[in-house]
Amino acid sequence: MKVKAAVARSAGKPLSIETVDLDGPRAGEVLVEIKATGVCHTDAYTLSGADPEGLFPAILGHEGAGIVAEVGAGVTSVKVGDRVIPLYIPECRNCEYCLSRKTNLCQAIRVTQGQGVMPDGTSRFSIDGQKLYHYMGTSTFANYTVLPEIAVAKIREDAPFDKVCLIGCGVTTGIGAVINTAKVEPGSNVVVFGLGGVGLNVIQAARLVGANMIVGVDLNPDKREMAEKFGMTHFVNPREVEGDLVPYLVDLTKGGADYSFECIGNINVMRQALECCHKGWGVSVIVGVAGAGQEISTRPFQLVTGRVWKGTAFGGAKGRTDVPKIVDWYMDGKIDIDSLVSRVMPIDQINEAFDLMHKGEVIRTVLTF
Ligand code: NAD
Ligand code: DAO
Ligand code: ZN
Repeated sequence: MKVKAAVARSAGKPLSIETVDLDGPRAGEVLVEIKATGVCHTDAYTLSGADPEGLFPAILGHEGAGIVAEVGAGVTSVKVGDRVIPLYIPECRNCEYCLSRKTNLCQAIRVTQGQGVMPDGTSRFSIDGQKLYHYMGTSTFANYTVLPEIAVAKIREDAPFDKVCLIGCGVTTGIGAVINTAKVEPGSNVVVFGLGGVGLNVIQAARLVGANMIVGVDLNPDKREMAEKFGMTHFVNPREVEGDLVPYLVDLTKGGADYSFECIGNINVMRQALECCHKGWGVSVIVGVAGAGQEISTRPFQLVTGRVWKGTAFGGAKGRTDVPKIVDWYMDGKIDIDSLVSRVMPIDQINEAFDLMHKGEVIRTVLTF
């Protein structure tokens, strides 16, 4: 079939809206009509050429929502008409990783996903006979995409696409970092570095679990108002702190954070996030994705004296199991997603959406088809 897509022809170039060919779903696959997709920094990172694993030409996008339009042979967990959220971390429920119950990093299709192809080693997208690569196993910058059955979460029928698409990445990552990875307890003092789409979700989950202090740290003072709306109790702009930020935060939290979250992708901030944690028990979670080849450092004594350094991918969420629950939380009014959607625009304006993100003027732009 012919589909409309934003094609990343090569690194560093704007995306071009084109009509591309999409083959139908094969065994174990589903065709999904994408109704809405968020634009996230990871798409921009790959498009920039800085991602060493980036493949071109490709169809990017990983924060989408849509409707199942066709199913391949043997598909049993979803049917035509079901609303779904594509998953860049699948959940096969059968691999060593899924069965371990210790991780959400299902490895069932990891190799081919990284190679930009479907599990059978081929691409469903092409243009004038030339192969286009899939991206993160999702390729949501197209009005139709093909996904493995294990990489779609079935969600309720009344969920609005232009909001719940953000559950495909930023929302689940922030909320899951608090609930699944850190397991923040009521009464905890929490410090969140970076108040973008991910950090705001860390904040709202910290509020949800009954945290005491929720300290937000951001260089951009314009982020304060929204973060307070999500539950931040104290704002710190590092530029306004006299002296070192770490002792300032330790003092503010009366001994250090019980939990800290780095939601920027800056290795120097990752160190600050660890070192502002409470001696003896503070846990710091790395959520931000640093540039290729970068390394973190601290004095080992920070860990010897009880601080714990962890990381999280997609908030530790098992997509097919946890994503429908987060959709329910949104529909029940437990979490706010509406405020995260700064702009909604048609896919044709995708390059404008990237510009807005780079300027830091939006939390998320949602594109519709
Ligand atoms: P964002 O750009 O919207 O937010 C980042 C915020 O950090 C901005 O408000 C910015 O002003 C602030 N900031 C930048 N440098 C700072 C500094 N030195 N000190 C304090 N604040 C600073 O980004 P986002 O969409 O919220 O994503 C945050 C990070 O999370 C990115 O690195 C993204 O790639 C990553 N991410 C990780 C996962 C995962 O599964 N681990 C999933 C999604 C996103
Ligand atoms: O299993 O080896 C693996 C990799 C799984 C993907 C992890 C992605 C984490 C960060 C994604 C950035 C935001 C979209
Ligand atoms: Zn698995």
